[in-house]
Amino acid sequence: MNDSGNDSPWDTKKVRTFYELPFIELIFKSHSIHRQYFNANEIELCTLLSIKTGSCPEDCGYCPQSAHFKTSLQKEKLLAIDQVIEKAKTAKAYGATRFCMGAAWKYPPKKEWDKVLQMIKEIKALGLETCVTLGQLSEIQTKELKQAGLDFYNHNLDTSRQYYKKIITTRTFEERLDTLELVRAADIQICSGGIIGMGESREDRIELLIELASLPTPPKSVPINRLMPVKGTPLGDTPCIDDFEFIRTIAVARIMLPHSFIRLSAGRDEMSFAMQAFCFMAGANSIFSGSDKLLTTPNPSKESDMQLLKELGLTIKKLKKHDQSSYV
Ligand code: SAM
Ligand code: DTB
Ligand code: SF4
Repeated sequence: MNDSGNDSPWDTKKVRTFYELPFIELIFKSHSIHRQYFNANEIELCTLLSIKTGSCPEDCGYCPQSAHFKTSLQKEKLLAIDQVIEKAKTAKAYGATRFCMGAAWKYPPKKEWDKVLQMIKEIKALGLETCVTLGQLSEIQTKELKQAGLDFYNHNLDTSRQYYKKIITTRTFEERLDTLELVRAADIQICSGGIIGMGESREDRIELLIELASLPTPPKSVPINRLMPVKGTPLGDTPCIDDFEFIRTIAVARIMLPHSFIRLSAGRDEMSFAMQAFCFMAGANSIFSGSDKLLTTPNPSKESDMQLLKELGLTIKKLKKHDQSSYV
């Protein structure tokens, strides 16, 4: 049993000591671990598409897609399969290895289910990895997603158990964990991370990382989003988190999740090349790229990302032929 009262190898005190290291020492440590498990000059490219936008019944305080808040969002029903496949083909031609689709649902509605499964099948057939984020799932749904060829399911814990209640009232942290467990049991790889800069404390960031690292199987993919404050949402006026604290969080995530791809996700559009380079140095090795939009907010253009990779001498990670669904 550790100081936090559970069986995780991580406890708050231990993780806090990483955060409190002198900055250069922390980066040296996380970068050294990064090099043990990954090619430090290689970056994974995932292309993201919002397949159903807005009118979401949940009240996540950061999200422009919640029906609870008045934002300038352009709502859209579930896209047509052909439209999605065209985007996936473009992503593949660009060099992305994974195609990720997001839908603003509490859980996937019955009437759209077959269409979503068909999208996954067709994208998988293109030779891309597939990832979807559709909200809460049932056991049968996870099995059907697996059968359709789904590689990853994105379902973020987003913040600490404590802080979660202050950000979202329409679902619980436990329900998030339940869906992650169903995903794991169906042998779909987990993509789960969080948002940094929602006004949470360092303690909350530590607790989030402990939750992620203590899952029965740590997520293979860990998106770290920097809050994009959107006007009209409760977090619309939140000041930007300090750059060094954000980089420290990436570094600590890399130390605690040595085998995971850490994705520098939302927030890159507001970051300089130097800031992104620091995040890669600290251990981030994946980005959303290939579209100048994330789901609804801006993302750097393809041209800008190619320039970034060129300036840093980074190469794009390719899929291994023998195993397109996992990296061991
Ligand atoms: N509705 C599904 C769900 O919440 O699981 C999937 C889509 S949801 C938009 C996916 C993730 O986007 C959230 O868990 C959150 O981490 C991230 N996100 C949403 N709005 C954001 C914002 N304004 N800034 C940063 N990340 C955000
Ligand atoms: C994740 O962790 N970040 C992506 C993806 N998973 C689905 C979404 C970021 C959304 C940022 C706000 C927006 O564009 O609406
Ligand atoms: Fe809905 Fe997901 Fe946005 Fe929450 S984060 S309001 S569940 S789309």
